[in-house]
Amino acid sequence: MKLIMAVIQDKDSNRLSDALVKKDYRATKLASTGGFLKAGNTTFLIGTEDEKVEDVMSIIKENCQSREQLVAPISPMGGNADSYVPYPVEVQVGGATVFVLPVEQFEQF
Ligand code: 2BA
Repeated sequence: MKLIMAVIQDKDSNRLSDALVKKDYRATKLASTGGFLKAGNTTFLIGTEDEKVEDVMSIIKENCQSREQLVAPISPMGGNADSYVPYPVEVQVGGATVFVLPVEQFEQF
């Protein structure tokens, strides 16, 4: 068994959970925050059998799209102004950042 952890954008989360439910996959949605943008994103925990990992990956790929996002400048507040960028910068935020972990034990009581 594997645990798939997928960090995706909030905008895609309903579409992804609907697609997972439709194919009978169980998932848990966690509200998370990106360390870089400090903006909300969604983390899915999906526990599934090893042979179904590829199918789950393709569902994630189909339902999560990559987008450009603007990063607002943060003023240096007395700190080092050398690295300060006074205008918003565009970053490409991925459709999904996915980790696949082995599950040692799975129980439901
Ligand atoms: P954030 O940390 O808010 O990052 C949003 C986007 O900003 C990233 O998109 C990347 O394009 C850019 N970015 C992140 N750190 C950067 C840096 N130090 N310098 C320049 N640009 C940077 P993605 O790579 O698609 O990541 C989307 C979200 O997935 C991340 O949101 C974070 O919540 C999660 N994530 C990505 N890589 C991760 C990792 N190795 N471990 C845990 N979470 C990760």
